[in-house]
Amino acid sequence: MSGGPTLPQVRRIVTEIPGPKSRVLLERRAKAVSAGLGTTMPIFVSAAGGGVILDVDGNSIIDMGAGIAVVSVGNSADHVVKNVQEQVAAFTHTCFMVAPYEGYVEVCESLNELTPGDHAKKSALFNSGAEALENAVKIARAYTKRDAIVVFEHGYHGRTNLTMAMTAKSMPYKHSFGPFASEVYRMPMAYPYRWIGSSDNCAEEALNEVLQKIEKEIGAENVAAIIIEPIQGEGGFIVPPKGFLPGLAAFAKEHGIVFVADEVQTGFARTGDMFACEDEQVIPDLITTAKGIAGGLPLSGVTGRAEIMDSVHVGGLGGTFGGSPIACAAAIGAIKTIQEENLIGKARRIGEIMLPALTEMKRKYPVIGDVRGRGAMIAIELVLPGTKDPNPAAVSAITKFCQQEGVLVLSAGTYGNVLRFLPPLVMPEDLLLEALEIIEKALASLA
Ligand code: PLZ
Repeated sequence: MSGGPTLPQVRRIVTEIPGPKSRVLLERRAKAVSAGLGTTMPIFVSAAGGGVILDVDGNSIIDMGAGIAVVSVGNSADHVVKNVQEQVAAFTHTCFMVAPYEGYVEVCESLNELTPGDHAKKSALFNSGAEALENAVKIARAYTKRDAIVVFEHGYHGRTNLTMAMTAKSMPYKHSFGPFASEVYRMPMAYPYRWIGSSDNCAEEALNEVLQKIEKEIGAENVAAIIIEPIQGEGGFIVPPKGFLPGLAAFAKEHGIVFVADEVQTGFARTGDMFACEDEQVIPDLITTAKGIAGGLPLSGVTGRAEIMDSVHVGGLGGTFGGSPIACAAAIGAIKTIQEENLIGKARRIGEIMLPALTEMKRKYPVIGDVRGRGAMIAIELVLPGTKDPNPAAVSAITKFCQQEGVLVLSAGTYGNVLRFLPPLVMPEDLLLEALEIIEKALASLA
């Protein structure tokens, strides 16, 4: 079965979900695969492309998750497929540290060019988002010769030991997996919907609190890096109010702290800018990327000021597979697709469609406490009507309803009460509208 952009762009449910073939595979899975891995949607995939996922039973499902913000260019996008096929046929692996190849250099050149700021930049490539974050910490520590790392409540940075320490939420990411790495300090997050006091003062009050805590509890002179997602992803698409990120960046600059934007989820056109920190003209010292960079192949990067990136001793960075030639070929194809198909514009358009539609639903359905996000990174936070008490049960009910109707949606949030939408940026508009209709039906079904 071949997928890609030519796969029929329709929602079509031909069996119950999961269908009989998926059920057989689910049984095999249960016997063979560790129970430690969860499943959002109980289907098995046979092909995907554009805005749909086809399952082994012939159901065609609207994909509002893009593999957690990865296939922004769509599954099996033409340039990605062509570049990967050519690369696989030429050579599959030499290890960049052993015998280098052009694709790696070309991806670094693109990252240096596309990331915010016109200062001299350099990059290094890895396999996963977590690995990029680990390396950003290594680089910031080597450069500053300091230990402390500042992260934020509701933040998510990965599942390795150091990044578990940096990730806020215990269950399921950290529970029973400690002890965790030291010298990681978590600061309050500017979360307007849940700010104690007026959300109008959230940016200023949160910033004051964070800066005071850094000064008093860590000492600014001991901090190697402040690391933050410009819009928090797994934490529930928390958009910091204007001024918070620039304030942190200015404080970092003043105290010789490396300011790191974790753009693993927000990067590569997702929020309607190439990188989310462009929204407030914040120029990070380092930026971590992954997910949307390579059209579905595993690749991540750290990009930043040349003097910081070069402060590590020769041989201090690397890994067997980091910047695999196949993943680099895919990234070159994905970046070309983002530019040729104006996916920044498409992400903005997705936001322009979704935000008003969901805001209108908020008016009708008091279970929606907040609608937020930017571009194609949009979420609703669900509460018990009339309160701000988290309502994770409503998220489960809506997710199940949508699945039965052939729409894949993802949850998020520290309290598990956020429904998030991360469609491929190539999602056809009629499918997006159809997904919104199903979401509204699901909300109506709760009443
Ligand atoms: N930083 C901002 O969003 C990954 C995690 C899914 P990896 N988010 C999806 C899950 O449950 O494991 C993420 C992120 C931000 C870092 C990461 C980590 O990226 O490629 O999953 O390691």
